[in-house]
Amino acid sequence: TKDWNGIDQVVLRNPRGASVRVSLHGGQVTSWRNDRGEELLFTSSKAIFKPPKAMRGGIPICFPQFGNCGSLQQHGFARNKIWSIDENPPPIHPNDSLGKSFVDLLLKPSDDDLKCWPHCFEFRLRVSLAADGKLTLISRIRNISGKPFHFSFAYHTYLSVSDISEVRIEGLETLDYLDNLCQRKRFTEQGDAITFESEVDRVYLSSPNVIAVLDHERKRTYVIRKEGLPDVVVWNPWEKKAKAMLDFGDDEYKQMLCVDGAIIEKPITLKPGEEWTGRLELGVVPSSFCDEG
Ligand code: TA6
Repeated sequence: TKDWNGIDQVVLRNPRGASVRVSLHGGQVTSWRNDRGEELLFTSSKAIFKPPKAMRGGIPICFPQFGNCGSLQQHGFARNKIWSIDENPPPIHPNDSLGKSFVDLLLKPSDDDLKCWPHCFEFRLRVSLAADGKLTLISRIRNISGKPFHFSFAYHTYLSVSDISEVRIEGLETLDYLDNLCQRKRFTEQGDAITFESEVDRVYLSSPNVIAVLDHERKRTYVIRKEGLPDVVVWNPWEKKAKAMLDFGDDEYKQMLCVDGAIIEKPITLKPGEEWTGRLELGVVPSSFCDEG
């Protein structure tokens, strides 16, 4: 199908009726629905569909730079480029396709890209939807230039939640984090689940590979499993920042939370011919909340 600008979008479906949409613009997952057709990712009602800017929501790919800690535009250029369908991807681990519907996308730098980031790479992204509705993104980035390069990376994942003040994250307790709201200074998280009462913009470091995001009101838990992605970005703009963003509704901060599998603190260095893989799996399970006393 075509997306907002007549750019191709691939729709994946599974036998139970779950679906995923991926736009060739940015290799961006723009929708992930369960078998009841409920949208699990947040997309702003004010999203601006105007390439090359990434649409506000879904899962923009931040590469080769996360944030603005470097010479490139915020979050790098991968999310602003047109990707192609990769007709003959190199073999991938069999259980990454068994019983799944998937699409393989490819991004290679244009001459323009090489002007702002002079490193030749092949970025292969496999997006797959499993029979049980889990969404998996596998990024394989290979250095095909003659010299090493380094990069940081994030799956900028906008989760849809019912009410941010009823959401908590389990799995990041006691970790160190860099706080974007305090000049990226390092702090240590306290010992219980993270809850939200104001703007949060943090990079949790050396995190476990399974993180749970509990949405109390909808009695559902997002289970995030990751490999090759040691850091987790947690972002909610809250009211003031939300009002300042053109492509974000004033009150929409209440219905979203970014929890991004990432590699930021220690960027990856690839030697010529080397390849890095970053794998993210998103699932949703009903959570019977035992209300804490
Ligand atoms: O998630 C962390 C962050 O860097 C925030 O500081 C905020 O800028 C967010 O990403 C969104 O960035 P974007 O360029 O998509 O508006």
